[in-house]
Amino acid sequence: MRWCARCRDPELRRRHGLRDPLALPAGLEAALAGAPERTTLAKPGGHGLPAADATPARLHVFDPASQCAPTCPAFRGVRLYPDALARDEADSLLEQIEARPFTPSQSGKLKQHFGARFNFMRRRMNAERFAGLPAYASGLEHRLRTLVAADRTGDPGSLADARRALENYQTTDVFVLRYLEHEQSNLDFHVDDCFAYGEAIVDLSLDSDSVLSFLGPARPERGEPGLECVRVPLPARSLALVYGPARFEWQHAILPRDIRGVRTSITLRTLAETLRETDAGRALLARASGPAID
Ligand SMILES: O=C(O)CCC(=O)C(=O)O
Repeated sequence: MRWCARCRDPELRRRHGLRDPLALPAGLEAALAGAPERTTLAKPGGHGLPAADATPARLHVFDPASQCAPTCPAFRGVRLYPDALARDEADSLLEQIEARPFTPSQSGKLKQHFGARFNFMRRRMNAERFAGLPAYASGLEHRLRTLVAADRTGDPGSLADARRALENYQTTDVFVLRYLEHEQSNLDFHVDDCFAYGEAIVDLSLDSDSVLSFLGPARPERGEPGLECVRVPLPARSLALVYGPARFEWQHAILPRDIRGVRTSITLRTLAETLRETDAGRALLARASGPAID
């Protein structure tokens, strides 16, 4: 169901026996229609969200000055730190990334991955080939912790939740993703796997601006049709922390319309708590906090 610029052609998909490309819920397409359109999507569905409901989604914009989306108080669980890295720090990080090979990934992206491999369907972890994390991972974790410790912004309850989520955090997984505008690279709506990963997710945007779109939760019990979509701007050199409701109750995506040129991101995650208590989990934590691989 996934797609990029190379496999959008319906005839090519038919020849290779591919399903129709995954599309945004109709209501989100309708809400985004006013913005410059880069991709038109063929067929709604596949997100577990009410695709057939074409009521335009309510669009909200996250504001880092108040660490919330002012028009959507239900959206909680993102802290965004623009200018978290200086330009020379970002350049040096990109150099370290370029020194390693990328491999092709889903939906027109390229990736570098450091961590255990998971079979999400079978709920299995395999850390045999995990040799350790790149040297830059601990510096990024430290920078994020410093920013959160100094943060006095927004709702104190939500800030306390962010700090609590970080108490249980130790980076065990580093995912570098590269998005290319000409490939229409994208990340479809999903919730990060909860069997594999713990609460706090750390996301660094390196070389270009983008937007992290959050979708949900539909609240038909309140008689509100349609969806809420919170657009979190991700400027180059910003760090974002995702936790609480934004982590567990909202789906997130990078839409192809939000990639200009080349975009590289680094996502840091931690092992889920239940896995930490297993022998394999303990070994993984030890390797992740051991010597870096470079
Ligand atoms: O590329 C990004 O900035 C976001 C990555 C992400 O959220 C994910 O892989 O789940």
